[in-house]
This record gives sequence, structure tokens and C-alpha cells, in this order.
Amino acid sequence: MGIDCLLISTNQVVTPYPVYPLGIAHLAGAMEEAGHKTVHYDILANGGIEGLKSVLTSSHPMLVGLSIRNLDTVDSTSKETYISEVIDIMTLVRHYSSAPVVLGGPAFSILPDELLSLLDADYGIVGEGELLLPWLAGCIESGDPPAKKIFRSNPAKNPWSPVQYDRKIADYYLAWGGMLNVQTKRGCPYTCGYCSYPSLEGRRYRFQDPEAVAHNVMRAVRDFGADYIFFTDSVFNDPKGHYLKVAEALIRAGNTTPWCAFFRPQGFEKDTLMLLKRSGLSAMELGTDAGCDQTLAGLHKGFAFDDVKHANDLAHSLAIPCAHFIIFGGPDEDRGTLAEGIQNLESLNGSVAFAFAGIRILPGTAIFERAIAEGIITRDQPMREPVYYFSPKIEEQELNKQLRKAWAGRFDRIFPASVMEDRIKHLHNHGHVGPMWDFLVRKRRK
Ligand code: B12
Ligand code: SF4
Repeated sequence: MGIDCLLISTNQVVTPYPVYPLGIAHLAGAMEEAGHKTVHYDILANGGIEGLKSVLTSSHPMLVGLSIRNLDTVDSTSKETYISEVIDIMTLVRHYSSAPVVLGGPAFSILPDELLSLLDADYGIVGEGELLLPWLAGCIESGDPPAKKIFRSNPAKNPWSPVQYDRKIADYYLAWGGMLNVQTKRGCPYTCGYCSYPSLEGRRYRFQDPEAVAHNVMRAVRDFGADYIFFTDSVFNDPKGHYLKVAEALIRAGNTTPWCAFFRPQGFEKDTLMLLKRSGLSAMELGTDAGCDQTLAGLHKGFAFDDVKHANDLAHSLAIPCAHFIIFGGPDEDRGTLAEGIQNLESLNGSVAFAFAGIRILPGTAIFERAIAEGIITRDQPMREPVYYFSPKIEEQELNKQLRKAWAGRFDRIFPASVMEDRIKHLHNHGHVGPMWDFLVRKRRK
């Protein structure tokens, strides 16, 4: 029973480094639980388009899934778009297979109607696929394919399935930085103005059992050889403290592998950070997002710069490197806030700061509505080609000039963020593991 399904991860982006296609690892587990047989083909790891051609001619899947991760760089200083690569893959699939094609993945979920029509696919699943993909496979197996094309997952009902990493694919990604990724929860209840994560994952937390998280980490290390773990949660430190239970479970499991995650710079105490460090915390990526209280409020961040400073100083006192990601040029940015932001960031000792200019406008966010209200975009405008929101109170050129000038020659204040790409590649090439920005801080400390 069950059908053969080919799941293709179409992502070919290798900056800041190649990332294991975790979504398909979850889906492969869900499909197996439902009795379907899945082959995972990864364009980067399994031999590119040529390799896909031979998989399509030698196998006869009854359903083909395309996972679409990235639309573009979301960086106004290096605007590269990625969907044309998916069009090439789709053309190949249609040429060599008559199986229905279903689209999914974060990029698809952000622009489902636009991408379904552009790629002329049969189906699309918006959001998580653990429940809906096996259901669709079941419909196809029973000869009753649905007439409707787009299905939306209900986060509250989506189950956690066993994660199935693929050994050959894992080997490829591990060669670039030694990292595998694990998720401990889904959803984000915050309402930061530019952010698509809550609409992708839902606005309520759904937690993975801490023991299961620790098990996944230990398996990634023991069975696949991961030297570093990246927790892909939208925000690792939730106010309910699930992340502390994860840390305790990692300690109980005897984890010694370093890990990193995205943190919200709020609500940290020394004991908390010490516990995280004992569980393997090696570096923190902080969603600081703005440089002063006025622009933090403009992005609806819900914390103040003092909170950022507090989190940074605590981490610094425990020798945990921090990276702050800052979007300059968002709502309420002007010359004054830019200068204040640059100055405030100087006070964040032992940290790296990456600056971005302007906000990539994505549907489902507050900035999307604001951009419509301000006449920057129209509601029915195709959003595949990136459009950036810039505060009307400061010119884009002026902003870029000031940032370049302020951070010229700095190793730890980085603008544009893309200048790090070659350095990361070089360090990974030389066998260093992890996200690599932390290397800058550690090197300086020695
Ligand atoms: C963690 C993360 C990172 C980390 C990854 C670290 C690591 N080692 O894994 C880092 C910081 C490195 C990173 C980098 C980038 N990222 Co990022 N990242 C994320 C984040 C927060 C989570 C991704 C993840 O792993 N999710 C967990 C897995 C399990 O979920 P999933 O992949 O979505 O899969 C589920 C569903 O999508 C669906 N599904 C997936 N595939 C398929 C296929 C089919 C057929 C079906 C039916 C369903 C389906 O089912 C899966 C299981 O439920 C997302 C935002 C988010 N909250 O989703 C952004 C996100 C994916 N990133 C994004 C971008 C743009 C990037 C960068 C290009 C940014 C840059 N210029 O550097 C790079 C690209 C990196 C690369 N090589 O591809 C965008 C992509 C969309 C867009 N706007 O273009 C997102 C959505 C954030 C955003 N800005 O909106 N990222
Ligand atoms: S920026 Fe972070 S905290 Fe804010 S909504 Fe997005 S994921 Fe949640």
C-alpha cells in the first residue's frame, strides 16, 4: 500500500552557507508513517539538474513534490532572485514525468497563488505539509485526486513527525560547516512589523517534546556526524520557558555538541544563560532588528534598546558571542535615529552586527499593509520581484553612504552583509564548523 513519491529540494542558494533541507526531512518521516515511499532528491547534494534527469527517467513516482525555500536574498544591496531556477526544474519534471506536481515550502507559502500559476503546478500546500502531503498522496492512490488546487495547513492540527535525514544529502551539507538543523518548536506570537514567520508557522507556539529534541540532536551527531547544531525555531527563547526544558534535556542526554539559535533579546538572566551554555550554546543570533527605541517601536518589536544591551552584556560576561541583525531604513528611521542607532551599537561589546538597508516587503506582514497605504505597492501587485520599504524620512543612498562610512574597516560591524559570504566559505573550506561570524569575536578574544 502507499505510493512512490519524489520530493525535490530545489534550493541552490549557498550563502551564507548551504543549509540542509529540514522541511523534507520532516515530510519524509510523515510520508513513511502514512505508508508512502519517498525518495528525496536535493539539487545541490545529489548531482544537479543532470542527476534529476536520470532519477526522473529511471523511477516512476506517482507524485512529485517541489520544496521552494527562498524567493530572493531579502537584501536590497545584493538583489538576487531564485525562482527562475525552480522554473527550470519544473520544466524538466514535466518533460520526464506525467505525475501530478505539488508545491510547498516557505517561499511557496508566502506567494502561493503567484507561484502556483507561474509554475503551472497541479497542487500547492501552504504551510506545514506533515498532514496534507500524505493526505494528497492517499487521494492519488485511491484514484480520487482533488479538484481544488491550493490547500492550507492548520498549524494547530499539524503533528510532529519523526525527522528523517538522508545520509548522502547530510554528507554534502556537513562538508560546509559541519552543521545539521533541528527544530524545537513552531510558531511565533509576536507581531514585528516586517516578519513573515508568524504567518508561515502560526501565531501560537507548538512545542516539540524536549526529550525528542535531545534525541534528534544526539542522532544528528552520532548517526550523521554533525559537529554543530542550528536550532531553526523562529525564536528559541519563549516566555513559557520550553527552551530551558530543551536545554535540561540536552544536558541529561550528555550533549557536548555546540549549538546556535535565533534569540529575542529580552528576559535574560545570568542563570538562564549559564544553563544554556552548559547544554552546548556556543553563539547567539539576536533579532535586535533596530538600533534605537524609536525604530524598535516603528517595527513593533516590543522591547527597548536597554533590553538588547542587557542581553548582550550578560552573554559577553559569559564569553558567548552575539550577532545582532539590524534593519536600517525601516519605519520612522531618519538621520537622527540612524546616528543614534550606529552609536548604540557601539556599546554592544564582544558582538558582531550585520546591517541591512530597507525591508523586503512580504505579504502577510504589517509593512505590506503600510506600503499599500503609502502607495509604494498595490494590493494586487505581483511580489516575486522584490520591493523594499524605505522610510520616507531618509534617502536610500544617504543611508547606505552613512553606514558604509561608519563601519569602514571594521571586522565586527558588517555592511553590506554579503561581504561575509566569501569569508564564511573560506573558513568552512578550511574545516571550521558553525555559522562563522562567531569566529570573528573568538579570534579577537584570544
Ligand atoms: C532558520 C532559517 C535560516 C537559517 C538556516 C540555518 C540552518 N542551518 O538551517 C539561516 C540564518 C542560515 C538562513 C539563511 C537564509 N534564509 Co532563512 N530562514 C530560516 C527560518 C527561520 C526557518 C527555516 C526552517 O528550517 N524551518 C523548519 C522546516 C521544518 O520548515 P520548512 O522548511 O518551512 O518546511 C515545512 C513547510 O514549509 C512544508 N514544506 C517544505 N517543503 C515542502 C515541499 C512540499 C512538496 C510540501 C507539500 C510542503 C513543504 O512542510 C515542511 C514541514 O512542515 C525561515 C523562516 C520560517 N520561520 O520558516 C527563514 C526563511 C526560509 N529564510 C529566508 C531567506 C530569504 C534566507 C536567505 C536567502 C537570507 C540571506 N540572504 O542570507 C538565506 C538562504 C540560506 C540558504 N542557503 O538557503 C526566507 C525565505 C523566503 C524569502 N523571503 O525569500 C524565510 C522564509 C524568512 C523570511 N525572510 O521570510 N535562514
Ligand atoms: S522578528 Fe522574531 S519575534 Fe518578531 S515576529 Fe518575527 S520571529 Fe517573531
